[in-house]
Amino acid sequence: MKRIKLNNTIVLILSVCIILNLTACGEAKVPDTQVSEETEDLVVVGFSQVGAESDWRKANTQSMKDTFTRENGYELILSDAQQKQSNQITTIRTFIQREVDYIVLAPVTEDGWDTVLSEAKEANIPVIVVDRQVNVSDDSLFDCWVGSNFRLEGEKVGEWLHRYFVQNEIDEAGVNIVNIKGTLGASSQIGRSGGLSISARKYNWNLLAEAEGEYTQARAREVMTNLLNKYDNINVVYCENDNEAFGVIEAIESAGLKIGPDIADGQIMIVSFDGVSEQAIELAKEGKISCIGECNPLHGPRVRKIIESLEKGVRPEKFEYVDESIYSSIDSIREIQVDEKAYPITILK
Ligand code: GZL
Repeated sequence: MKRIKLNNTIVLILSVCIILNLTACGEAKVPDTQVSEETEDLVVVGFSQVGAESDWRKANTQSMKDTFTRENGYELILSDAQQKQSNQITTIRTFIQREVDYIVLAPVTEDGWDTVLSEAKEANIPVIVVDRQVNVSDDSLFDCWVGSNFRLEGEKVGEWLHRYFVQNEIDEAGVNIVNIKGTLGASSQIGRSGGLSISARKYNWNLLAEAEGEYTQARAREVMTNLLNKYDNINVVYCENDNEAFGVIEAIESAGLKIGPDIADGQIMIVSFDGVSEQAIELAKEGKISCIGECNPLHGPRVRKIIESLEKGVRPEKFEYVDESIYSSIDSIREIQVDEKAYPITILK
């Protein structure tokens, strides 16, 4: 189904159907946007989305829906994979059969895409990868990628922790950290866990334990409860997204323990990633989440810009990284450095 052309005949048939439907059942609502009289030439975008596991994901989906509208000249076909790669592969094959103009893929994990992306290439359908990355044998299997530098996100939060420990004269060698990982094999998990490992090695922290929180509140609450049953010396919980942090907070408070940055006084410090929901920002303002590494979900306009370039025959940069901040209500740390580059902290009041 290449470009959708709606000419007068189709408009007439559609209008008759709508009237019949209205007459038949009485309560059907005539769609707000009447099909325009003149011919429409819509760019058909098939979007394979990971799922709806987190606030970040929902904001990302909304950004795509808000961008790829008929008013903007697009027909968006959105598919939610329920966090299963097999569903994404099936969806991409459906997009190929329907001959969409572009395939946008938000891959749940990095590996396992060569075959289906080869089929898209065979069908001459451009593929834009968004958010997490794909690990393919041949970079020509996708046209562009736009997303976050997840390793940098992890290193920035790591440097923030180091700065905090130094400022508060905390012996870093004695700091026990547990990592609640995101979906294993996702670029965001690989990058954030990698950033933590780099900081832990550099500053001699003790990575006491790790568990997979799957980026969800429910799973994070479960694994954090198990960790609290096993360890009585956890100082910091490194959550790989805010929804995990919500579950970790529930687990710690259910155990009757205290959450906050004063680890010398026995509080358990929480750091996290995304900074998308008001709930997360409020918890950061309250000091329950000490630091949030921003992860920007608003990729709709960025993907549209790539498509508009490709429509004009202009090849955009293969990889486009999004600039991101760090949020904290602890105003004694105003900036951190990673690889000699300074990153200001957004202080939450
Ligand atoms: C990051 C994205 C991650 C978010 C989580 O770009 O892939 O997946 O950090 C989401 O909230 O589930």
